[in-house]
Amino acid sequence: MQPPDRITTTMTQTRRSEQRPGRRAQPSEGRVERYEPTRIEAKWQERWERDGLYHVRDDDPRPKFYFLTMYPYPSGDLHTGHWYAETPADTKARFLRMKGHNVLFPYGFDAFGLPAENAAIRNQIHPFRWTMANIETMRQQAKRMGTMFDWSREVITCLPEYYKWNQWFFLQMYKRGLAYRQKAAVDWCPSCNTTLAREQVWGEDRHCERCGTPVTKRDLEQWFFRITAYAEELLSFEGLDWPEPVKHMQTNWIGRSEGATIAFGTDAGEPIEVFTTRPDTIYGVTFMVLAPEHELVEKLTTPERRAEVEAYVERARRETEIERTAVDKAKTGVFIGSHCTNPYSGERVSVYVGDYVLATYGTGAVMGVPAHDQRDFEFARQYGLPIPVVIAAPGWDGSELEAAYTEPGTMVNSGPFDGTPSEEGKQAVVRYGEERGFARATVTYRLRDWLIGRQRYWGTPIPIIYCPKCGTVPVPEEDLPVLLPEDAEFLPTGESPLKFHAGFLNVKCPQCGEDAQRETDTIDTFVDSSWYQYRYLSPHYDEGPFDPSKRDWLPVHQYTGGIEHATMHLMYFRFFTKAMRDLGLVDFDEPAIRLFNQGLILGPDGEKMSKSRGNVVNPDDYVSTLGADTFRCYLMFIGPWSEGGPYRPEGIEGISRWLNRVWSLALEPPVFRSSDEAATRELERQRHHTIKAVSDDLDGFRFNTMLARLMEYTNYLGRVREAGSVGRTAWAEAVEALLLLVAPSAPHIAEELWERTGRPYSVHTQAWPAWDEALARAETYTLVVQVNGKLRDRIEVPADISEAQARELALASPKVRAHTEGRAVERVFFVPRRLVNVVVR
Ligand code: ANZ
Ligand code: ZN
Repeated sequence: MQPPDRITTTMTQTRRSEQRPGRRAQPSEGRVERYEPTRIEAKWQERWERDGLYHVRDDDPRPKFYFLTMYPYPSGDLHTGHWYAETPADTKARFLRMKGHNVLFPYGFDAFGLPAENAAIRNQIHPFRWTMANIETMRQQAKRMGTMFDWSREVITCLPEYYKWNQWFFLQMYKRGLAYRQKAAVDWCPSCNTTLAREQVWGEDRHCERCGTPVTKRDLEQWFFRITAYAEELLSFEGLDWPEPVKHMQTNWIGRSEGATIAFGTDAGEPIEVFTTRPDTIYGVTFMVLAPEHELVEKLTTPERRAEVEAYVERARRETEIERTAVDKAKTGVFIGSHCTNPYSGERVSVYVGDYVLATYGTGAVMGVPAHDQRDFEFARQYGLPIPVVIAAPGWDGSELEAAYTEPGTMVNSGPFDGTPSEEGKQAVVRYGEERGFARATVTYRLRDWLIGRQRYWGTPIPIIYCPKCGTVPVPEEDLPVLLPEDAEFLPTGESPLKFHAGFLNVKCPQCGEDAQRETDTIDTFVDSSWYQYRYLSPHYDEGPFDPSKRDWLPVHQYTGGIEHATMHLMYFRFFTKAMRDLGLVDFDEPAIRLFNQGLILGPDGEKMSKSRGNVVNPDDYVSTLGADTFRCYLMFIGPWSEGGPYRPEGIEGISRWLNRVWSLALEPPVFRSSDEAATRELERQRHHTIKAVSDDLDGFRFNTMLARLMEYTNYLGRVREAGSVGRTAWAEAVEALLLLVAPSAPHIAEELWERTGRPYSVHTQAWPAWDEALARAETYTLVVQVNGKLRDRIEVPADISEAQARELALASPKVRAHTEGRAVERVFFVPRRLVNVVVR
């Protein structure tokens, strides 16, 4: 890529050379207006809006392409992060449109959520007013980006016309057993006064995603969506062109484990069930550990052990999951006084309660096999329990272990299974237990059901009524939406304002007509974003979540957004489409075929932009000086879109100079002298070559190299203009191609120049320029390589190879190296288009 100063140099040279007799002394002044981005940008934005240039028609005959970019939360300010996510996506969407697709590129606002409610408590402003005012601001800001969003399809999730369908989905899920209510120990943020989903608890220290406060636990009746019903299906990414890291994170998040559930008999009658991935180690069990929350702890604790056990359980419950399972933490436990029986060996082992066993995984009980599990090994050491080896490592001499042996081996001291290879033994042991009724093969997932209830006001009310007679009664579909009352009081009580709103709370039971009460929990906002792509098709449709006659837009062809959504949003998004398929609403399995994750734009100091750090780059400052086109291109030029990176204020000037140069090239043609055939042919070749390269880069989301190529092309055109030895038509075609290629990235300047060069409105409805493969191919020649004047190699090189590249290639040639090895290279001569001569001593 060209450093910006080179661009200026060539530009000055061009100007100077144009000062010749027959032309005005200063051709660029007076004859051509200066490039004034702010003026032309406002003008075109207005015109496009007036014309409905980006209004998408469902009946447009061109092939449909649904391009979805993640919608923002209406915080009130569209910042550089939004620009970074949205303007490259817009560039790609515009490119697809010019390539002949009917592209749907919608935008909207993820408008429910905590910040609005916190603002309401702080500033006594209603969340609705706060949110809608923010949306108004951000919509105006978004329009200044020059994107081709179809605003007629805007979706705002806090409007009843939207959230009605959240409620409708809830009812459908409820009917099918996919929504259920259960008492659960939930993560609770004492500062936000709300339950948190697992994904909203962050970091080793388990703090609240939103406010950073350490999270505690509470037992509450909670509504869940049964996402685990789709655990297995969610593990398959067949037919999806999604980034590997996302697939990997989702796979880990689902966390599939194959193993067995084995029942150990107890004196209390009720057996203890364990989940194990190592049934082959069953004869090595020397103790049993229950999670502190396990319901059998209470029943199996003997009176003389009770005080100690209760104290231990109390302590454990105050610890976080991370603390409890930390690898370096001492594995502690307390004997509860009871024993259980290994159904395979008949051995009786002691039952402990121990905090390294989690209540929420498997069955909440672990069979302790100290010889083959490191945690169990440490536990046994601590409490002086035996550590019998039951899986022999190859060549094991019968000696005691220094650490758990966790690799495969041969089963020993294992009754009827002695001599069986352990991998085979896994199945053999399960089969044996299945035949006798105390074991079964089991698949376990780490994935938990999705806790969707929030004890907050600013969300979708859950459409459920509790009747003293009829119990839990779903709101009849014809009574939807259950509206959020507008006159709720926002007090920092920790309870939802809905709980204190008599008008909302008290209803008649839809079944028996008696006095009943509404559910006051609202729905997690991740539900809103799980299906918003369907709503864009028909945002005001009132007979269903979307108009089925618009189905042929689906599924989304291209989705773009940040990788931070890999496990929450993107998993729920997939779950919803699968559930919708099972409801008969769609006939495909996945919401979006292709996904691209852009990186994060950082402040100039390389840190995440934040007000407190003072490293926030405000887009509006640039838009009102250098223009949106410059800011768009600069963001794309920073580096690969997938990687993000720090904002470098120096770089933006170079982009601005480049666009100025595009301006001048389009409006100031060369002084055509005698046209040289070779030069004209080369101009055509460069044009085709650039069209192809830019198209390839746009296909692959390589916006930075795409712009570097456009800059090279611009520089080249500058040199051609200076020489003035090409034909008029070739020049006109070259400039036309430049404008078309620039249009997706810098839509305003392209439109302006398109008009000023007398072409019909609009550049954005033009077809993407075609290229000729043969012409696009770079010309090559055979470079002769000599060492001390003797021919040593011939290398095929591109015609425009630089001296530095030619030297490098020559010196790297094995044939040349055979003659330069161990000798000092004194000089390297380069004769363009012919040879390199390496002089050695
Ligand atoms: C006996 C055993 C022997 C185990 C052995 C491992 C090795 P993954 O692979 O992550 O699914 N486990 C089961 N439930 C648990 C719980 N609630 N809390 C803590 N640990 C639990 O892990 C499965 C293994 O983790 C299970 O297999 C069990 O220990 C333990 F040589 O059973 B294993
Ligand atoms: Zn009733």
